Amino acid sequence: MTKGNTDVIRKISSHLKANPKAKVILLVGAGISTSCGIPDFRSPKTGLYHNLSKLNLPFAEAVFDIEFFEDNPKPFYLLAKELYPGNFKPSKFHYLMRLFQDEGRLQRIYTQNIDTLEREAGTKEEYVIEAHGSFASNHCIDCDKQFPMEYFKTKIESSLDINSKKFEFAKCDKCGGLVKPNIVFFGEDLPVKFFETWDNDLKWMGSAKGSDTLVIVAGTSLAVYPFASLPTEIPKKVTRSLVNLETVGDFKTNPRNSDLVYCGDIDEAATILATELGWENKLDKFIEEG
Ligand code: CNA
Repeated sequence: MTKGNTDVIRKISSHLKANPKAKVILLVGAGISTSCGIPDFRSPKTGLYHNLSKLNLPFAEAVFDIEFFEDNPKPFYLLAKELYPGNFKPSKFHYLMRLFQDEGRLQRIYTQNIDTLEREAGTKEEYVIEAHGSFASNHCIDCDKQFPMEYFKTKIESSLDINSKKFEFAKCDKCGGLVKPNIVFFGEDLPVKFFETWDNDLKWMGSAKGSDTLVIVAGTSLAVYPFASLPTEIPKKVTRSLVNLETVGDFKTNPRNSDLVYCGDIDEAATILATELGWENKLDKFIEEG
């Protein structure tokens, strides 16, 4: 486990204690779920892209490429089977985000993850923006007809092996097109709700006192756009923090004097922050009951 600079987490905690009205906006990615057993994309040796060689893809991102999926949905099915919600439990960091909600300190969570662990940890829908969608519903890639979660789920849970000749991919009952979960592939638009909510939160940050907000960017390489540009749009009066194994994105290319950067393990940071805020017993209880 990589230990970061504890002073940075203390500064985050001090900000929240000194400003009891302050609320947190979290911008998160795959690194908050690696301790749950879900590999991220880009970590060397353990990331999904490193492990995709068995799927014989022309390039790693092809598994989430809409044009590739149209020709060959099998690699996505294999991956979806592995990542499907229900197979994993939330991490300490997911429960810390839930605690921000319970303690009235959460403005929003913007997640790039498709594992739905924010909801699993008990964070209410109104607080969570799944920027890259989720497995919660499906649509036909040809006529856009919407289908419930079960439509794709039953295929994934089918006793038939995906390699079997009898296996049938989920198809639209109207036009016969392929049905896929509403997770955003490369080449697809992000949900309208993502843009609308971010615009509103930006307005809120712009109108509130700088000290009434804190942004925590966590567990993301900030490599996928447009999500990666969000930290650049945060008003200068608002403190940005990064909790990640490495310094990434705008924190690296355009650092601000006020940035708080913790380079270390996400759950370690969650433990320190919960302790500093006096929430450690509540966090432990969630983990025990989870
Ligand atoms: P990424 O590009 O794989 O980056 C992950 C980042 O997290 C890296 O910078 C790592 O250093 C960091 N990291 C990994 N483990 C830890 C840890 N324990 N503590 C602190 N930092 C850690 O993933 P991004 O989310 O930035 O990329 C966006 C993609 C990934 C989105 O489109 C997602 O849909 C996609 N994805 C999601 C999941 C999921 O739902 N859990 C899993 C894999 C990929």
